[in-house]
Amino acid sequence: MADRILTSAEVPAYIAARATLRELIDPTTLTVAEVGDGNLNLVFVCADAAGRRLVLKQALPYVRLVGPEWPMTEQRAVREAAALRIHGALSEHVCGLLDFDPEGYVLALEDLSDHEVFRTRLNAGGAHEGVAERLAEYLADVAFGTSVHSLTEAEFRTRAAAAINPELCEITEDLVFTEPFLGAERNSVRPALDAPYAELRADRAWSAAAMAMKHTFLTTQETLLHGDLHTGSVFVRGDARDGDLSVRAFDPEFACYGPIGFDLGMLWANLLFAGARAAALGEQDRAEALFGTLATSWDGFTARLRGHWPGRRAPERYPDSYLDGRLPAILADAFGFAGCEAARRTVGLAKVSDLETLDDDRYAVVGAAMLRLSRTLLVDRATLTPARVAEAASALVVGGE
Ligand code: SR1
Ligand code: MG
Repeated sequence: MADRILTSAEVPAYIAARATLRELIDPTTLTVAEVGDGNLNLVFVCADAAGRRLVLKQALPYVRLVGPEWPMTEQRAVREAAALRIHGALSEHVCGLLDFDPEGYVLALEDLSDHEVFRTRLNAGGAHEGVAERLAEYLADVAFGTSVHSLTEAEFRTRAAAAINPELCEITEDLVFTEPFLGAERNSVRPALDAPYAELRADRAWSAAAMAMKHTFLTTQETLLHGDLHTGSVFVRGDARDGDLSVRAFDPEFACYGPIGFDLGMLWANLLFAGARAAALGEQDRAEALFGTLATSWDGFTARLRGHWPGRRAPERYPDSYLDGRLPAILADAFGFAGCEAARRTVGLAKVSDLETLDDDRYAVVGAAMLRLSRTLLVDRATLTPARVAEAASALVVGGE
């Protein structure tokens, strides 16, 4: 366990005692604000009198969302630091890691206070153009760069073993793959969704498909995943239409080796929530555009991966036809994972503000739509296309105002 759980008042002394941090910011003129609003950690934004800034993030020994009665390993900070380093070396769309204290489980991160959380922007109706596509580039760069197609087999296995993250993966296995489908005390279902949820719970094809996705998540080691790439794990600044968009993924504490389609699927489900919200608010064009990001990000992902492909190791063992054959399977996985995320963010423990902040009537429309979309994504995953998902999403929510 860390020697101490930091408070805002203790942060200056903590920084003063750590040489790397003293170089980056003046502890004697520091202002500190604790801004953590996620489910797990403490987050301190620090600024000195000269305007230098950084963020400290400390893993608590428990799940903040629930409290000390749900203990959680602080080793997740070690996995997060490693993922930030590895992903940051492969992509510009990753929050910078400035320092890591493995005894205190404290990460020092680039300050992105001039950015905003993508979900917050989406909920406020702000610009989304280009964000999903940049994230798809990030995922393709990581999918290639941490895979056996760019690492030796020995390095690949060593990296996969080093990234093992059983405690956090268990949260994902329980919350994303098991509880929404098989039932759990931690679920909460508003009365407005009782009927559509009961219909799904009786549908064995839906829950069997989710269990198949859980099995894929547990048994596939292809790439170093972010592990929790929802729209609340992405900072954005600026607007692609003005040429000044900045996109940075953060918070990869759920990182582990897993199936390539997982991060794409998590992201897509959250974009579908944002689109469904827009539709319910009567913003049909915006909804269609958000639904359309599944296609544009998939195209961007495949183009980027194909761009890396000529540089693969051992091309004689992996001909071009190998990638052609893998992509449809990655796409089907991504839809399946999106189906799990769509359900769990509607009825599971950890929900999304896109849905939760709607008024009751709109909540009922969007919640039911996301549950039905979950079924389509899971059960039909092998035959879907991004365009068909967009059509299905539109049919479920457009006109739902
Ligand atoms: C107890 S943690 C709940 C959720 O928050 C994280 O961001 C992950 O999405 C996790 O499933
Ligand atoms: Mg998080």
